[in-house]
Amino acid sequence: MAAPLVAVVMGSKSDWEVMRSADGTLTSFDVPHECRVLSAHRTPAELERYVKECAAGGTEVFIAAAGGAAHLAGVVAAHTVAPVLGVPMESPSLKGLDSLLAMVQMPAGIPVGTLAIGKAGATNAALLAVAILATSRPALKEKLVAFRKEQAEKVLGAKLG
Ligand code: RP5
Repeated sequence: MAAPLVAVVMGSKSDWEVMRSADGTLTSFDVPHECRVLSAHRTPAELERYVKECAAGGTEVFIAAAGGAAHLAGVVAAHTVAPVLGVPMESPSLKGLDSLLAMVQMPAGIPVGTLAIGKAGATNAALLAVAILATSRPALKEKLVAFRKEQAEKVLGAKLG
């Protein structure tokens, strides 16, 4: 398979509405990426195979979103030495606090960079992936600097009604 530069996995299709933000952000930076539904619990063999194929094919960053027990990012990280960014999903019962605590509490040795719960985390995971890739890609770094400048201009130009 042709491995994407950034692989975005999520535990369920129900995560997609939130993870669209990661997809859209990566698209806006023209970063080749792929979004897939794969579960640590429901499709463990397929998940392992996908991560290993991506890693062997040159994927440089993984983004993993999951809710509840939220083992996905940790399992992805178990199968690759590439950076793994975790996005805790907001769960119906505990509002994502369960997902956050599960994801962030990785034992020493297998890191997962955990972002905020929900949409902000999804967007920032993509921006962090861009920042990681930009360390060795000057053109991408320029785009990131331009994005920050544009964002700052929006804040400074805000008109209050
Ligand atoms: C996790 O369980 C998924 O990442 C999702 O956030 C949560 C609920 O999944 P569904 O029951 O909606 O498929 O594995």
